[in-house]
Amino acid sequence: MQGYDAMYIDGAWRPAAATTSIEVHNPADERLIGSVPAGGAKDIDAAVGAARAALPGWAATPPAERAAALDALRAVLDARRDTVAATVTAELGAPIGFSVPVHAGLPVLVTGSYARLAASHEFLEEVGNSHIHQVPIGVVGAITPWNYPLHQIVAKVAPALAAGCTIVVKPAENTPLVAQLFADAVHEAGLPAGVFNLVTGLGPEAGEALATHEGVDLVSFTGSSAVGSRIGAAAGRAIKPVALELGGKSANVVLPGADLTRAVKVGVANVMANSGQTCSAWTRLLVDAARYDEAVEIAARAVAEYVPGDPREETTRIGPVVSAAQRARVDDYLVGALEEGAQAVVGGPGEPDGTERGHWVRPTVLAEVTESMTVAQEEIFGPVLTVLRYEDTDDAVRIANGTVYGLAGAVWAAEEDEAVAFARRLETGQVDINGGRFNPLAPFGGYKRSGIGRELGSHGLAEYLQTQSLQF
Ligand code: TXE
Repeated sequence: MQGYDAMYIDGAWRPAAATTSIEVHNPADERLIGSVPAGGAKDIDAAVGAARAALPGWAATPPAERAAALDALRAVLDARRDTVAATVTAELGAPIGFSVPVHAGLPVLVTGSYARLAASHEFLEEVGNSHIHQVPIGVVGAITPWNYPLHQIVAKVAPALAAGCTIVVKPAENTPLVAQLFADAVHEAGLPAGVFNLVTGLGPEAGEALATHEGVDLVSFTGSSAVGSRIGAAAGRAIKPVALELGGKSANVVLPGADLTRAVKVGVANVMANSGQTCSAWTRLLVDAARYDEAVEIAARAVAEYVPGDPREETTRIGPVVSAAQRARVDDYLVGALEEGAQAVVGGPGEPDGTERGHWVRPTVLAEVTESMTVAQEEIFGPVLTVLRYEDTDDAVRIANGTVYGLAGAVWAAEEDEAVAFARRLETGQVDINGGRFNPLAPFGGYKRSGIGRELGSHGLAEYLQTQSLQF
């Protein structure tokens, strides 16, 4: 059994005010693997108090020293990759071959990038007769989801600390164990007490208390659009800035002349990763009518290779989804898609063979999907690829932009210039050109209902800063 029966507040593990706890189960076999306290308003109050008390000291710490502290944190996270990966595999169900490089590796990369940015960022700018100081926004309340449980925490904590803010994190109730490991890493890295605080708990209790706490200056939330909208409304009432990273329904557009096989195979890998529980996943494959059937065939063959298996095995390419609720949600979308006229060429509703326990869904390709179908509009958050056809380039742009979301996307073309010209017409926060490569310094965030604000790089840092200008 893993998990502290305590909250990390003011530099130490302290008894929770809350007396109830949250059980953590392994989604692959439903085994009980840990337990953490289900915090409430009192715990949040204590954590926000500690963050407030630590703020003046941390904000006044020279950026070079903040950078050194972040680099120490990076080193601890680097040394603990194996423990982090095993924990994420146990509580989320991600295959270990994905957990090691991504769930454990990405946070090391991002923490390192903010250590460098803290050191190099110009916190004072001279413009004409003005000195413009960039100052920390204050105490941050961060509410994070379970899909990339450590990355989502680090993508808020690292820029906040680089900026000179202090922070209280309320991690997702499904994946609190890796959040507790992170608190240990912060402790070992020697960050001053109160700069980082962790309160585990449920959304409507601990999450709501943090999102509406008077002592919080900025709420940064990643999760569902429904909760994001609620948090945004509360921030609006309190006239507080808010950063929201919400859902997506990203398009993977294969232009005529592009390498179809490569585009479809990379697209399938993108959607199957993490069992499809990725907000930026390219869940809509858009192919010109002439090559539609061929694309469906390639996708079907590629998805058939994702055989669900034990996430602890190195050879496993796809694990379960995170919870029974998530499994039911994905299944409902699949049933609905067939009713609306889509065809499951691989997978479909129901459980994969040989899975008695655990939250398993069948990796699925849905063909004959049209833009108005529910599965072409709403985020499924499971290993489900929809394939849509377009008539010409304008039609492809229209379909790609035809959802309420605008988080990510991909474009494939024979010539890079053609892909870039197409990408510039997309209403979406980031686009991968002919495959792309992850860049931890590139801003990540959405247009439209995918959210407000950006994470990563200097744009991510800016979310945690406000300005004061002095005129001479
Ligand atoms: O998210 P929730 P859920 C999407 C995805 C998924 C769906 C539901 O489509 O199927 O959301 O997932 C906290 N006040 N994404 O139900 O509830 C909660 O405790 C304050 C996309 O798990 O939004 C957790 O810490 N906080 C997404 C966090 O919000 C509240 C990642 C996210 O949980 C709260 C996850 C409240 N009233 C899901 N209610 C992405 N953008 O990557 C809940 N929370």
